[in-house]
Amino acid sequence: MMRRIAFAGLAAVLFASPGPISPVWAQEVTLKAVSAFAEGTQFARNFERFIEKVNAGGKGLIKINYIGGPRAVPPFEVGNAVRTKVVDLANVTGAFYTNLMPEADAFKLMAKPTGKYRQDGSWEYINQLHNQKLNAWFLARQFNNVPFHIYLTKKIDKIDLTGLKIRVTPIYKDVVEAYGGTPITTAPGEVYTALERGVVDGYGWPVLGIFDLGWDKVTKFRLEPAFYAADVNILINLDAWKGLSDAQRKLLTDTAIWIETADADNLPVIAAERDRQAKAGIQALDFGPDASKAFLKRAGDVGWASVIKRAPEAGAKLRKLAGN
Ligand code: 173
Repeated sequence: MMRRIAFAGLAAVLFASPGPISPVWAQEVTLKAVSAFAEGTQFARNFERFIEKVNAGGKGLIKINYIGGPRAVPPFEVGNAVRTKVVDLANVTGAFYTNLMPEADAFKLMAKPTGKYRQDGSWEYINQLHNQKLNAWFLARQFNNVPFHIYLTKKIDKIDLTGLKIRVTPIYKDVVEAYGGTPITTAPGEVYTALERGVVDGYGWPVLGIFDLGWDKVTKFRLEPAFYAADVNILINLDAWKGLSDAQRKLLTDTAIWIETADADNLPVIAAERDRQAKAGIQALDFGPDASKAFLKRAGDVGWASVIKRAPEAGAKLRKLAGN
């Protein structure tokens, strides 16, 4: 009897182990991951590349178990899911966790190439904020070249959103209000229906990605200029991070930096996307360089004012790091 139990126990260990018995097999850790953006779409794709690369290079070390997009965890709850370790790893924009970290609204106003923000103290401070407010470690900011636009179903003849209802997240709320529009907050998954039913007359979204969920079919105009810069971040729960070995952390950090630098590839992609929008019948509404300049100045002013109002100290520090 004793021997059978002992044998069963040994067999369980042997068959449950992912590979041959070696000093490393026992250390393989599984990390549960979610994305705030739908699987396979523009702002999930680089995260998915990150996962593939970690899994390919991490045999016996780390396995990321990708449980999926917003059907798994609603976008505005992803930050809290990381904080409470409902998930270990997440792909999410700061705009979706401003409830926990009002300062996160500043990331749209900070865009520096990887080589710079990792060296000038920006990454350290942003990481510190995530440690404190989100119980998370800041692995990567995946984009800094991808700006936003306001898209419309109705034509306007100057930059004025009076009388228009615009779908927003914290990214666009202050700008929409500054130009007289009525902001309506929704997750990305609700944008199509809101447009189709006329609940909104337009929406904020980056220059990339409107084809993913079919919004081109219900979009007529793209307001110029592009403004701010999208931040989509890879976060890992801080307890999960602390539980990793140096080799596991190195693999995640190296892969994070690799995916950050991949953002340089987006410049030609952005140019192609504007053409694709034009071919889909989406007309750019450009009111000239003076109007654009005034818009960008105002977008920056209202953006920073709003961050600094909600988080005076951190907001001021982030603005200094941003250098704008
Ligand atoms: O949902 C959004 O419009 C949003 O805030 C966002 C942020 C970064 C990338 C894509 C969308």
